[in-house]
Amino acid sequence: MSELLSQQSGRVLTLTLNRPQARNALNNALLTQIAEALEAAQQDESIGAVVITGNERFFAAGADLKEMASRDMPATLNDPRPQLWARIERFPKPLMTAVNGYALGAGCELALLSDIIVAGDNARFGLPEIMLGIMPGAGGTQRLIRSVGKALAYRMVLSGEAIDAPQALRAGLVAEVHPAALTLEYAQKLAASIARHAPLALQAAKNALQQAQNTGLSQGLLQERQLFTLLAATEDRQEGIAAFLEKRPAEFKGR
Ligand code: CO8
Repeated sequence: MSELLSQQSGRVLTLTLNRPQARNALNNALLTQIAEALEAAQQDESIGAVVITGNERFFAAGADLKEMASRDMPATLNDPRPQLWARIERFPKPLMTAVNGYALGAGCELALLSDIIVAGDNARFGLPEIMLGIMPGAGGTQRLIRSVGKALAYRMVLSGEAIDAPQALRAGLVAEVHPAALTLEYAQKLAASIARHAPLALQAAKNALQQAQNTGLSQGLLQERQLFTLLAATEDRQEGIAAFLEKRPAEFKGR
């Protein structure tokens, strides 16, 4: 069976990590499949949002340590993983993660890279790399500190200790917490309601939010203004406003 299951319902594509024997560890093959699935979803107009999930007990236990064990410094320098992460990061549509159980190391980094994390009450987020004599290498230090702030980010990265779902909610790492059996359902419902909006407006809004994470305030404000202005040229903008004024649901076309 494939290590990445794919299922579309309405405008929502759900990708399920399926390497239970390795606790969904993200080896290069699985990361490649995720990148390819997202690139296909980007081209597919019938898909408005994507949810990546694991199973009820674990989301992903990190990079594949069996694969990493044999890599020395030259091999790490030529590692294809940074390119794979960059391909995942370039996905322009809303990308959510539904996290139950462990999201450790690269599993936590995949959740951090997603736009919205919906967590189960059994979720645990951690960057345990320090315990292995290494450090996070797929955006963990940079994204975690922007998400949860200095105190908790330093604590998590330097101690390697994981936090639980209530703590992740308090810290603003996750958007919602639900009973584990319902996590995916709630994530899919949220994804479906997001995917109903105008596709170009969603992409522009995501792009502007990414600028806020990646650049300073003045550059971000400039980008926001440019994206806002570009949307004025879309048919969906006319439709959205006309529908409101005519008291009817909007019919967006992605143009
Ligand atoms: N990689 C490979 N195999 C794994 C991993 C992993 N990360 N985690 C678990 N497995 C395997 C185990 O080796 C075991 O295999 P086997 O049956 O062949 O012995 C099987 O999964 C089951 O493991 P456990 O018996 O330990 O399962 P439990 O359910 O008891 O525990 C845990 C689950 C808590 C998730 C535990 O397995 C664990 O702590 N795993 C390691 C977590 C970890 O340290 N993750 C960080 C990895 S490092 C990383 O992600 C760095 C990213 C840097 C990226 C840089 C890119 C450029």
